[in-house]
Amino acid sequence: RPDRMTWWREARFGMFIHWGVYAQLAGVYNGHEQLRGGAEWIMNRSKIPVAEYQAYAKVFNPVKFDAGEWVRAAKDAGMKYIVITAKHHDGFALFKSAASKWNIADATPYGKDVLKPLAEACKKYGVKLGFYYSQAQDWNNPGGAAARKVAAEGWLNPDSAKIDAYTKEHNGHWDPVQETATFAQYIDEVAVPQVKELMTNYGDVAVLWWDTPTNMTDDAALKLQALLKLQPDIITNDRLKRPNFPGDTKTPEQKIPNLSELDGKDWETCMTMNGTWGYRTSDNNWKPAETLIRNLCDISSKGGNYLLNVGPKPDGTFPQQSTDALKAIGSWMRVNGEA
Ligand code: JFZ
Repeated sequence: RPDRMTWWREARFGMFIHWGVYAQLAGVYNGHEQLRGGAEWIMNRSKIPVAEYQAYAKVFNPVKFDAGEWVRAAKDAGMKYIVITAKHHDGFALFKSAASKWNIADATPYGKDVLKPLAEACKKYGVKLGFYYSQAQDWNNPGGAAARKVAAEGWLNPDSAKIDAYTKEHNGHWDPVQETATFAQYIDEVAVPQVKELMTNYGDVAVLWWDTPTNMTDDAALKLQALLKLQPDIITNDRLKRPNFPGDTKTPEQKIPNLSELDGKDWETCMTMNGTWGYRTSDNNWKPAETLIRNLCDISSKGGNYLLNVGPKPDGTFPQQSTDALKAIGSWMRVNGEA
């Protein structure tokens, strides 16, 4: 039986996908542009009340979503795996879940699980599928953690000083509903059952990509880690809980390490094509394809993997600039890459 890391070490190139209800807002809340941070953070940045944010799901209807198209776009670019936000910090699940109604099948007019067709397309085209799961931060399911980010900008919320004072008193939360359960209850009633669903209902899962371990306890980390036994060959990153849950891979973010920083541990640089993970209408700061190709060369020459992000639009299609960049990388790969 080959080493569980073999495919990953040879892969070199993967697609990160950040998609959820935040794509519907696309960086704008009530006519105000979000000032800092990725557009996937808009609920926290703009301190959007839970009920108000959940109303955006009622118009989230990605009728142009085509799993085969996404997977072919990745494969044609030379990518060997996909890691998609099964659930990001806004707690919105891209899959049908019995643990929370705050999911694409139950909370949107679209009404369907998108991970199912994605898993099928990945299998069909021979691309590995991994799930990003925000295990600690969850701004919609009660009890989930909320990293302290101040409203700061002021102009966005006329009473931002009041909101900041509130979040300081309430562990980063800004809506009383968020604190109607404990973190331990959230872990037992939402995170654990959802990760179990992900480990059970989608066939082979290649990667579990944890993120931002805000408020994580050893108890919670152990419960989540235990579920990985359901997928014996799964590869995990180092963000479940630091420092005693190191996982298999390091995740330098938006940066390519120097040779002197490498310590022999497997690593993967994740990077955006523009300046945001989630789709944002106003972000036109696209890196030229040449830069993306150079990054891939730089990373693979140092033994790492490049996890390059796409933030799909609310209609389910990729931004044109991402599609164009993927095509340009694919052309280069067919001439210079390894088959
Ligand atoms: C996290 C998320 O908050 C963000 O929305 C996105 O999903 C990204 C891939 O991961 O952001 C981080 C996490 C870790 C670091 C920086 C941003 N870090 O370790 O420097």
